[in-house]
Amino acid sequence: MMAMTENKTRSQQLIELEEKHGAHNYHPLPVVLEKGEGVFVWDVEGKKYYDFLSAYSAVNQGHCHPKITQALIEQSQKLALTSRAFHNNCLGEYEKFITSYFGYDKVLPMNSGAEGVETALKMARKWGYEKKGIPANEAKIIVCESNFHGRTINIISFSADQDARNNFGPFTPGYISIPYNNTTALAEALKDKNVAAFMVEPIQGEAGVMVPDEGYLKKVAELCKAAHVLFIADEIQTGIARTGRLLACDWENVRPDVLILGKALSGGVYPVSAVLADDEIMMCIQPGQHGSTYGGNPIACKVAIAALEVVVDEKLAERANYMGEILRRELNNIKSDMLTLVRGKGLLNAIIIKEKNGKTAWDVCLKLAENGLLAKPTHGDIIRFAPPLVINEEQIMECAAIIKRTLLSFE
Ligand code: IF1
Repeated sequence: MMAMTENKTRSQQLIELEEKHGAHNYHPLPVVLEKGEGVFVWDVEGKKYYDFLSAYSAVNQGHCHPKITQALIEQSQKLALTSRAFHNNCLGEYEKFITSYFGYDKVLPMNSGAEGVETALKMARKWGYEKKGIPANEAKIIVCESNFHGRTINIISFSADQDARNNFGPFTPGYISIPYNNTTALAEALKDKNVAAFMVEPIQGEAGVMVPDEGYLKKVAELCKAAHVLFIADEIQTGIARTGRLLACDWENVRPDVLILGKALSGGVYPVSAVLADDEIMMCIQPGQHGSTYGGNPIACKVAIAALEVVVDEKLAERANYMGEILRRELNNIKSDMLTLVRGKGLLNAIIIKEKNGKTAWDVCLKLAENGLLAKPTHGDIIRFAPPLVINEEQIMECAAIIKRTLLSFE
């Protein structure tokens, strides 16, 4: 049903409200969504789309998964927030559940991904001083170029993305950037005895789904261990079954010293992040030294348990692996000179678009939306394809056909 005033669609009316009353810190596709269920979303005009972004891998379990929303509803009607000034009856059980689920001694619960990253960085520095014996305020942390770990001033201090850091200075010191997927550069940087940690995305999402060479993560773990440096894996985007294993690190059977989770940890219904580590690292943080109002709140605990149970119950890692193989096979069979590269792992994929007759990745995404599939370009020429992991074979084939038809329409 189209509500028309001054010949404007409902979508146009709502976009104008955002334009007028909201900060302009995003440039979304001109689509106004109203409903989500599984792999599908609907806009306010009732048009149905496949969601091929999954809120940047926060909706791995599918939109509004009934088990997860039920956990949210039930807990929100009992006890929503206590702060950590008091205990609550959900936190201990959640902590036991998630630490045995991922195999770590302890968890520090937070809310956004950036808060999880900040928590891990603070923990690594504190461990560096108190366990490794790094001189006060001399701790260094190694990161990779073209990383994305969030948008706080500390995190953008080690970003190479000009948009993310321009005019937000002065920046935090203590970070060393090295090339991604390069263990020679890592070995060189690890010679600095004041290095406390190396933080890396097992697959770089924002950089355009950069999948490192086979063996990279294993070598990273070996080098960090030999140098008595913490290996921190930011699995906020690659974790929770997205790449075809529970964690992307599982592909190489490496166990990071510090594991950071977010996004799909809540199935997209509530901000939940977590940092997992063993006691020697985790116990460096003592009462009053770190926390947040909502960290470990009862709703987050119940929602995260439900979201993690769905991953196992519905075999989402296996599905992501199988469906991702089909998707990449179908994409590689598309004969379009705009499509120059397909890459990814599980259902975290991306294509590189070569401009043709002035048409760019943005134009392709607009056309995909017209054809019923939502995706968004990053860094100009890359389109990320990351549907919810509950997608089935018939749907993935239909989406591949939509992508093919769309690309060929530019011939
Ligand atoms: C935006 C990017 C993706 C992340 C990794 C930490 C965070 C993210 C590996 C911080 C968040 C989001 C942020 C969102 C868009 C999206 C994104 F394009 F920004 F880079 F996914 F690639 N580590 N990624 O991917 O988690 O604080 O956002 O919960 O800022 O536009 P957050």
